[in-house]
Amino acid sequence: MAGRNVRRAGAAALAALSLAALSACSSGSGSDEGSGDELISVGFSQLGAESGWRTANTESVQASLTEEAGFDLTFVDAQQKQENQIKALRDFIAQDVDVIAFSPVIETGWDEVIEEIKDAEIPLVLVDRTVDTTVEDPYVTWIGADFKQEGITAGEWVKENAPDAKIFELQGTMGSGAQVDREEGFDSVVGEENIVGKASGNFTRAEGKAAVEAALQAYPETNLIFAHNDDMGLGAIEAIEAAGKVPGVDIKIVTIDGVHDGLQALLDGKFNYVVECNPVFGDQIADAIKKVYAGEELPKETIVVDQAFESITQEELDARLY
Ligand code: GZL
Repeated sequence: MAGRNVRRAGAAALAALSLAALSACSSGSGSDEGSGDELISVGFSQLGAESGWRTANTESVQASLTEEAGFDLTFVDAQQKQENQIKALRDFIAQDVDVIAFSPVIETGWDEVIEEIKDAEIPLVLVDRTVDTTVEDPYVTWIGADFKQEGITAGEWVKENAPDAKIFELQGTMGSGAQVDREEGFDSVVGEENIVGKASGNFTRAEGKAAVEAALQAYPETNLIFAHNDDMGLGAIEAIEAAGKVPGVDIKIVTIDGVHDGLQALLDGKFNYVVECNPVFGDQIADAIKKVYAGEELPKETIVVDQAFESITQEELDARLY
């Protein structure tokens, strides 16, 4: 560990000098691209491209971890398959990158590969989703949202505005930190007795639509849908309209994310409440990786700040980053 840490500290000093030199160049005659060995090599395993949230998060990561910002980024999309993420993580170990970052598609099944990352003495930064592992001190830091609070916030709106609702809960990817914690938070507020049924839409619009088509047959008394993300809520709108009912009126819809299409649905009266889960935190990830590489102390977790929307104007919607 000491060998690598010494190498890293030395490289960090060199990187800092190189970046200072680069910025000096850029202030005058245009910046020269840093040569590969002056950049922080980062292996990033993104879980997929399943939703508008994930797309916005990927765009933010790639806009922040650029060569001109001092990074050599290898970015791999796992198409929502854990085995693809494990393969990518092992490839990053083989490449001996300086830092590994990943957003785990589900919470469990990572012990072996996290041990391999620790044995390779490569610092691990957890992004967005959480892990449930027996490995001691598995990662340097985690940056993401408070999923349980998001579920509580959604539940509090329902309790206040639709206390007698017959709720169908549209769950995200089963076993993902976002699904587990949002469900725990929401159910703890509204009470299980008010939830007529649950099914997963795997955080995608198509699977959300299919789950709601089945739910409207199985639970015709449903008059409120809590969707763990906007994309599944947008699929629910399609299913509700296909059933000849009015989304937002006959069947209320409460969602989490706050992506553009979700807030457009709120503006159109088809969603009733949207809890934001901000995906635009690539700059915070970049800052954390630089500190990890330099051997600086970091908090074990950094919570990305959220808000919630009962309404929005077209002007406010058009002004948003995502
Ligand atoms: C939340 C993120 C979730 C989003 C979904 O931080 O992990 O995954 O809510 C996405 O849209 O699929």
